[in-house]
Amino acid sequence: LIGTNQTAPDAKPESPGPETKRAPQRTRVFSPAECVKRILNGDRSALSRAITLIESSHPADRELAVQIVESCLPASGNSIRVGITGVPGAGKSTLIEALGKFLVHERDERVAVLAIDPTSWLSGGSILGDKTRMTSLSSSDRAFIRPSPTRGAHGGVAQHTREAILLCEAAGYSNVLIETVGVGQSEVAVREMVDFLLLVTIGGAGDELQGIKRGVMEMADLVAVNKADGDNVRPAERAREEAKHALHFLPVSPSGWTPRALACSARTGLGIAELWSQVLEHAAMTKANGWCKHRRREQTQHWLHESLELSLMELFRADHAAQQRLAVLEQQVVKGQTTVARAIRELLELHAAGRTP
Ligand SMILES: Nc1nc2c(ncn2[C@@H]2O[C@H](COP(=O)(O)OP(=O)(O)OP(=O)(O)O)[C@@H](O)[C@H]2O)c(=O)[nH]1
Ligand SMILES: [Mg+2]
Repeated sequence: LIGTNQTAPDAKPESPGPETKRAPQRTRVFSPAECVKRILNGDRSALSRAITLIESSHPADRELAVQIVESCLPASGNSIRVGITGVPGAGKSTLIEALGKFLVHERDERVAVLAIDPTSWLSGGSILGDKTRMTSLSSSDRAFIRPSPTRGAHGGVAQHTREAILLCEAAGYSNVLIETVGVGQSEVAVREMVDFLLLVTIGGAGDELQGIKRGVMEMADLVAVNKADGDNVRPAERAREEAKHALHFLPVSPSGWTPRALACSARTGLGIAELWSQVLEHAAMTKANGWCKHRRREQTQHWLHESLELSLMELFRADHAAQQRLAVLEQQVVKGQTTVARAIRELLELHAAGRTP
């Protein structure tokens, strides 16, 4: 039963809805079927709890999570999935809050905010959790905000986010925004699970300084030069011109979409409506030309393969005999006493033999 072993550390980011006030979350206990029913009814505390199960490393929790995600699958897929990346401090969280408020208040829509934090499981940090609670957005009952998994979540953090997206969609969130810090592989991870990638930059700092690599520019559907306010309006405009110029020289995207650049301010709201209209234009175009469907299929296929690799590694790591032998073979390989190929063959044979009844 869900709730028995939860300490509900996830309860904070969501605003306390009327239900949460009636009964404290951690005392409520319900079955996976009940949880699914609640999620489909848009119950944020059930959604939050299901995501906690997804992130859990406990096999019993994982099993419940599998059942819940499976049952929610038919109701998923109906959202615009947007990834937001950029260097630390570019204003991603602030921009997400501004966008979220725009969606909730101006467009009367529902928005879920998730995060992939490649560093959280190393540092114990949490990009959405610690720095900003998105206080203003989280007070809306049409918004669901989930910080990145905290320390202790098992490997494959991106896999949790994929499952969380499906659950948010089943809960009726028609827009899913995913924040990731633009370091290393995280943009690639987020690109593999969204329809639209927004790169947030700032003016006045060269691309080199911002660590923007050509590869990231190539992945972006839109470059938003943020903080275009106060003294920064001109530098932001210049940076927008530069980004536009750089985008112009990139190869044409197979989606048919031409990436664009705009200046915006998460603080004043400048460019927020325009930014979203670009997302909508992209969504309409890629729906009409079949790209969105094609891309999502590719992404799901990729997800399957990635998960398979992770699962195989987990099995291998849990194999005591193979691990012990690995330690020995490692030394032999290092000393040049055996080859990597021979060591691998032996390890795989040992692992396979251990799994044969
Ligand atoms: N002037 C101005 N400041 C902004 C704007 N957007 C964000 N900021 C400020 O920039 C700082 C960083 O903003 P965050 O939203 O936390 O940036 P982030 O990209 O999410 O940062 P990380 O999560 O650490 O990667 C904060 O002090 C914000 O108040 C903006 O449009 N204008
Ligand atoms: Mg942030």
